[in-house]
Amino acid sequence: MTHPPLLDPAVSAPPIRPRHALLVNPFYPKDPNASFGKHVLTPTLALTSFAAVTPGHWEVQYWDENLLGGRPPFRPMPEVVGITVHLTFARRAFELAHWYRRRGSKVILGGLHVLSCPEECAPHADALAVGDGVRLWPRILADVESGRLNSKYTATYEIDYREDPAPRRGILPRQSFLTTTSLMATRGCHNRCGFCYLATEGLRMPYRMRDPAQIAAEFEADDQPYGVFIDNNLGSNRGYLRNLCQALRPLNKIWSAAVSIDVTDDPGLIRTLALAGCTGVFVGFESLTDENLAEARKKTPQTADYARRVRLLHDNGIQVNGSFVLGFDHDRKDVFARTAEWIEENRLECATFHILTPYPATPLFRQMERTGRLLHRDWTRYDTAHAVFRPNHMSAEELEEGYQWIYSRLFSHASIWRRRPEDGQAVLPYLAMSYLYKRSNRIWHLLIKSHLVHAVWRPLVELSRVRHLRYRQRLAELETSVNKPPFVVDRAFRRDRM
Ligand code: B12
Ligand code: SF4
Repeated sequence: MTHPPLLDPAVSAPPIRPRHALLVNPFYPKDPNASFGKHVLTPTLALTSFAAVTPGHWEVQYWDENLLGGRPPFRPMPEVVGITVHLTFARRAFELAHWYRRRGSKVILGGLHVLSCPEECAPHADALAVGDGVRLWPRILADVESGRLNSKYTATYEIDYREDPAPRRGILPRQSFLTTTSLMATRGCHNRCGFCYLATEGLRMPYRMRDPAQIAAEFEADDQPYGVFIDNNLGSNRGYLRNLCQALRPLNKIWSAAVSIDVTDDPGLIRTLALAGCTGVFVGFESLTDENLAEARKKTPQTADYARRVRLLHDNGIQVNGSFVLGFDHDRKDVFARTAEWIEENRLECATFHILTPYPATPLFRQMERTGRLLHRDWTRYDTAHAVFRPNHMSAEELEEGYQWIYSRLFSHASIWRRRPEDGQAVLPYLAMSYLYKRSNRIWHLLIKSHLVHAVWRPLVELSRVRHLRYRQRLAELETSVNKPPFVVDRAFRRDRM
């Protein structure tokens, strides 16, 4: 999980097969502090989104090096290799590009890092795709066919998102992911936090939404009990979210999504989410210090109110996976213990931690660069598990040690136990999930390598779905029969949840 597969320089390749495109998600080293499981939870949509607009006379092959099946294939030798590039795996993407270009393939690089650092990527590609690949891919292939490939193609994200076809999930190895249903209903976010990749210079991504019916149809068609919304923030437009829930409810499936905590401004909406199958939310709390959030320009409720908002989600049977950024300018050495305490007190079922990382071309990066605080530009370590800048109130080493400490504390038996749900009947499934997900990295390695992820997890997910449907039925009955404000859930009723 830490080293990419070997690319043998001596291998001679077969002749190029015309109209054959290989799409690659390059290898990145896995952080041993966190769960390996998250890497096979659900696939990125980077490649499947534009694979969907490939002309019919082209063959498409998909390869994700992180599924531990070895290096990407070269028999047949593709005419075009499309590689998605993030800063953490840019070096690997360039190695792959070099290998295929030397053997005659045309290599197209696209993705976030190409958008933020095009000059760095250009020497490694026959063509760069800067921006929305769905607009660019058919043009690129047509130009390959006519022998007139340009070195750079650019598209914005301003076109109506409803026009995009559904991602081409059929090319994914289904057995390798817990679920292949990565869904994306919206692009963009109503916030523009200074540290987020959405604040990258030159990136204009207005909040765009697909029709709820399109999303429901995609979810239905992929035939999985569980879907993961990978939107930056599914809660940016509450009217839309409500409509989306209405479309998802009849599917009787379960799903999770990233939302900002201000979604709890409307308690009725939280009930609507639960009734539509939402069993977990990924919430970017980022920090428990208001000054940090204000400086990052995140529009968010006061941190003192976070606990009440978490309770509101829990009271509707929605688990909370909190995301916390460590190393902001107002963070002192006590930030690790304080954050862990808060997570345990509020019984967050899951939490992920990120060392503050200035992504190139964001306001945070410019500010750190201006003030001479960047330690280096080794992008492989810009993975949110390393301190790449000089923190304000501690050393970079202390920040990294604190990061490791907080992960080990949250994955400890004591912490898992402290965070168990209040409701006794929900404890066993919570413990099973926690142990399997967080404390089984060796097993994950084995499952991934043997392509058993889906087979092992599907029955567990199906069980959660059935339990959730029972819970939902009671929730719906309660809504119609009892004259209570929609967000107050009877504690006795909560015993049935999960
Ligand atoms: C799914 C996901 C994951 C998955 C899968 C990751 C993978 N690479 O396999 C998991 C959970 C494993 C994961 C892990 C991590 N992730 Co992640 N992840 C995402 C997420 C939520 C969705 C990605 C996606 O599918 N986007 C939708 C597609 C359609 O958009 P896109 O990638 O931009 O692709 C479009 C264009 O760029 C272009 N395009 C892209 N590639 C190509 C290639 C070609 C040839 C062409 C023509 C076009 C093209 O066309 C596409 C259609 O428009 C994003 C946030 C987001 N909503 O985008 C974060 C995000 C990509 N992750 C991020 C990070 C930091 C990580 C981690 C490092 C975090 C951590 N510490 O754990 C890890 C490790 C992964 C790594 N080293 O990169 C950051 C990256 C920041 C940056 N500047 O690079 C993001 C943006 C989240 C954030 N808000 O900060 N992640
Ligand atoms: S709320 Fe989240 S997705 Fe939106 S800009 Fe801030 S960090 Fe990015």
